[in-house]
Order: sequence, then structure tokens, then C-alpha cells
Amino acid sequence: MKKKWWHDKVAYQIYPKSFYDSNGDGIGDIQGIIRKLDYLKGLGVDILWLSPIFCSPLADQGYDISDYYNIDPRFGTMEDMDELIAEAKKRDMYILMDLVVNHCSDEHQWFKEAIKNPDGKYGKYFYIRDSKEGGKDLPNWRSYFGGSVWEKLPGYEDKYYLHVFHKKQPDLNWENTEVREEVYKNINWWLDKGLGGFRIDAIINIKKPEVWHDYPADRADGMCSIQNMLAEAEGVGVFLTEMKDRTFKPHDSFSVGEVFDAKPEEVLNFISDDGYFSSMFDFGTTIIGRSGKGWYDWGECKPNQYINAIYNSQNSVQDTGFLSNIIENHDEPRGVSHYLPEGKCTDMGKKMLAAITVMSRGIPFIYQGQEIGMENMEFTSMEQIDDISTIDEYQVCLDAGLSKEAALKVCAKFSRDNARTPMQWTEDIKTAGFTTGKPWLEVNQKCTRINVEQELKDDQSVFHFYQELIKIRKNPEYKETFVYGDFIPQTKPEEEVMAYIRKSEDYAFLVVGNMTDEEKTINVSGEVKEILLANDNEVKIDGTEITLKPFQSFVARV
Ligand code: TEU
Ligand code: CA
Repeated sequence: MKKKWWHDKVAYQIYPKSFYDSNGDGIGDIQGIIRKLDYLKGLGVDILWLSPIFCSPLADQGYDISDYYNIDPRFGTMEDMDELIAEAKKRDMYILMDLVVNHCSDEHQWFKEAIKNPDGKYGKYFYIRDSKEGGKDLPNWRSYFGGSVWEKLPGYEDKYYLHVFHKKQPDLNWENTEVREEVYKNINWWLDKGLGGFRIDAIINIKKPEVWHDYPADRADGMCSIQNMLAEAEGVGVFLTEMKDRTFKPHDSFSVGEVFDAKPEEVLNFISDDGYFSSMFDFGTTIIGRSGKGWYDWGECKPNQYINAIYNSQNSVQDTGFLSNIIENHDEPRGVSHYLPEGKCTDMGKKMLAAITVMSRGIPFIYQGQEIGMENMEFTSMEQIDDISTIDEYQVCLDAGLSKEAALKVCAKFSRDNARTPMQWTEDIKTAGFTTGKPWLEVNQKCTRINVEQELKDDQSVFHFYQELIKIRKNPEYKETFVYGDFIPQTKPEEEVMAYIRKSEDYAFLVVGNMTDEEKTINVSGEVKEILLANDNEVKIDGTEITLKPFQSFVARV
């Protein structure tokens, strides 16, 4: 593999609205991020991905962009952004922005022009279709956030536009060269400003099939999952190659794709040496237990499934590419609440998940608050929830016959707002130290026990464990092995212990994590020479046989 500047980096995702508020309006902002750069540097991260901060009506929290060239005043100004890029650079850090180009906002100038003249230049930027039957003669696709993908074009009785996400997110027509040129121009404009690169949103959706038609309905609403349509779309790689050649490649910038539902035979094209992107997220664990019916039908993720998913994805890219490894992001519940057994969300378990993720092959992406072990919120009312996806899923629960209480329980478990409550800086129960004003989204009461201030003082904290893991990864002696070394599984998923060796010519490291609350014994192919970090130092080793306490985890030289 060709070595690249991003291979040995550790990344961190910031959800700006909830990270840190510098001016007391209850909304996180760019100046807030600047104030916390030293904290992030101290943790050991190099790359910061900012969820969208462009001008937006915030219907989907910024994933609905109305101006790709400006910063939403709620987050700051272009001067703030330039300052952030410069301050990051001073600290050898890189900023990634979020490229949301499957769709824009219905408040973008392009869409406004399209409404004025659907047959003109800007009408062709979108997918606008005529319907004489109130939309019933258009494909029966269900949008990701519920309801039909078709919405009446404002002011017309017989024209509809396509939105695979929310109706305030009209899909851009990527078949139109002018649209693609606009996108490339914008990416280059930002890269020229000194960005490190982009995270690329929902990218598989940009390619639609040549022929559009109905699919068998999969719910009582008569519609079908959008995945049917995506499965028939061929050739997304043509667009992605063009985009890379015109933008990321000449800038030598980092790009990480949010790739769901890629065709298996295509996956390697995404991240091989000359792939469409530098990296893509490994969502192998996040999709476990999901069902097409809705959240109410989603199951648990068991240890064997978790381990199996990681082994598979690590194995599939071994010498061909770099995945970006996550436990959670802004679309997921908190990983520690989701993957640790109910009632077992302890520091031991949190550190175990940290170790097995951060030391895998690929680029670790830590989501804000993950480094202090932030947990799901105990939502007691839908009033506390803002996210459009959760509001839709609540309705899906009710339609499926669940009681309001049961529906709330399902939503509390899976809501994206679990990840979006304000970052917990202090124990202050009203603000968590996130703002001096009223937080835009209620603070998780667990901030009294889980917050940055306390964890910085406690050398046994989850924060310090993450910091140590990153230090080991970056140790100049070991770096080559942790970055480029092989990933060799040591257990079978059924053993419910994740154990792997990272190996190069110079070193071999063993990483183990017992994913259960029972004692477990495993056999590995190397003898432990030195424990580098453990979440419980009392490690029972007999030659190559290792006995682990519940959730015990360590990193060792073997
Ligand atoms: O996500 C794309 C996507 O497919 C997920 O939203 C998924 O459908 C969802 O997590 C299920 O709960 C990206 C962004 O990450 C997300 O925040 C945006 O809402 C979405 O695109 C639209 O831009
Ligand atoms: Ca603010």
C-alpha cells in the first residue's frame, strides 16, 4: 500500500451544535470548538470531523444545506472558520467538513429557482416528475425518514420532487453535469482554504437506476424500502472517480465515505490505493439486529455477532485499504449503552470497547463524549426529543400497535438524540458546563457522574484510558505495527472474547477484550512479554492460556 499522511492519524467527530457554546445562546459554535482544541490535542486526536455548520434551516440538523459557501450564523462566521483552521494547523491538527451533496435544502437558491421554473436550468438540478394522479403513479418508495419520497412541488398541482430523506432535503440530480461541476467547485473552494478533507454523507444514494418502478410493498403503507431502488442502481463509481480526480486527489486531501449498502463486489474500489475515498466507515457492528420494519423490530447485538462483524470487516480490507473504525456517531445511540449488556455499562466495559476498537487496523474515529464514556439519555417523554428520524420511528411504533409507553421505550433506546445531547464538561445538572444559557437540547442527567472535569482529575478514568491507548498507538517504536501491521484473530466469535494480534516484522501486539460479564479462558498464539495497558492489572496468564475477568481487556507485547 502507498503510505498516506492520514494512515497514522486518530480522528474525532464533533457535533458542533452540542459540543461547546461560547456565547450563551444554548447552541454550540465554532468559537466553542476553538476553545476546546487543547483538550482534544491532549486526548491525542489529529483529525476533527465537524458535522455540518453551513447555512441551513436545520430541519435535519444541518444535513439540509441552503448555502454551501457560508457558515450558519448560529455556528459563527467565516472568520471563525478560518480561525479554527489556522488554530488547528498550529497544533498539527486537520479539519474535515461534512459533504452533503445527495441533496440540498429546499431553501437553497437552486431549489427556489426550480420552483419558479421547473423546466428551466435549475429544474434539471433536481428530480421533478409530473403526476396526474396525486403522486400515486410515481414509484412507491418510502423515504428514510418515513412517508413517500415524493412531495408536491410548491405551487403546482401535478408536479412532484424526489427526496429520499426528509421533504426539506430534495435530491440533487447527479446525472446533470452542471450539478456535478457545482459540487466539485465547492469542494475545491473549501480545500483551497486549508481543510484537511471531507466526510462524505449518504453517498450511495447519489446514483439512481436507469428505470424507475414500484417494488412490492413491505409495510401496510403500501410503500417499499429505498434499498430496493439502490440495489438496482449501477455505476456510482463513475461519479465517485470523477469527484476524486477533480477534487481530493489533486489536493492530497483525506476523504471518508459514509457508505451503506455498497455492492459487495464494489467495496474494494472504494478504499483501495486508488479508491474513490481515502477511507470509509465500518458500519459492520451498527447494522446488527436491524430490521426493515422499524426500530420496534430491532434486536440486540450479541458479543459473538459484534466480534464476527469486526473480524469480517478487518479481514476484508487487510492489505487493500483503511477502514475508519467507530463505536458510535451522531446517528447512533451511545455505543456503551448499545453494545454492553443491560445494567453492565461500567468503566470496565467502556474501556474494553475502547481498546478493541482503537487498536484495530484502520483509522479510529472517536465521537464526542465517547472518550468520557457518555451513555444513553433516560428519555421519559417524546417532548425531550428533537430528531426527525426518532419522531418518525415513534409513529411507526404506534402504527404497528405499540402503546405510547412501549413506543417511547423503543425510541429512547435507538434515538439519534442519545448522541446529540450536549457534551458533558462539568457536573452542572442544568447545563453540563456546555453553555451559560439554556441548552438547545436537554442535558443528560448522568453528567453528575460522567463529565470531563472529573475525568481529567482521575487517572483511572475512561478519558485517561483512551489517552493511553492513543499514546501506545502513536509510540514511534510501535506505530508502524499498529498502523500497517496485520490483524490476526485469535478467537472464534462464539468464545465471546475479542482477541487479535497486530503484527509486523518488528513487533507483535495482542489486544483482548472479554465482551461478557463472565470469566472466560482463551488460547492465543503468542506469549505475553509485557502488558502495556489493562483495564484491570490482575491478568491471569499461563503460557498462551489467558483467563479474563468479566469485561477485562488489555494490550500486550507478545
Ligand atoms: O445518514 C445517512 C443515513 O443513511 C442514516 O441517516 C440512517 O438512515 C439513519 O441513521 C437511520 O437512523 C446521513 C447523516 O449521517 C444523517 O445524520 C443525515 O440525517 C442523513 O445522512 C441525511 O443527510
Ligand atoms: Ca453559541
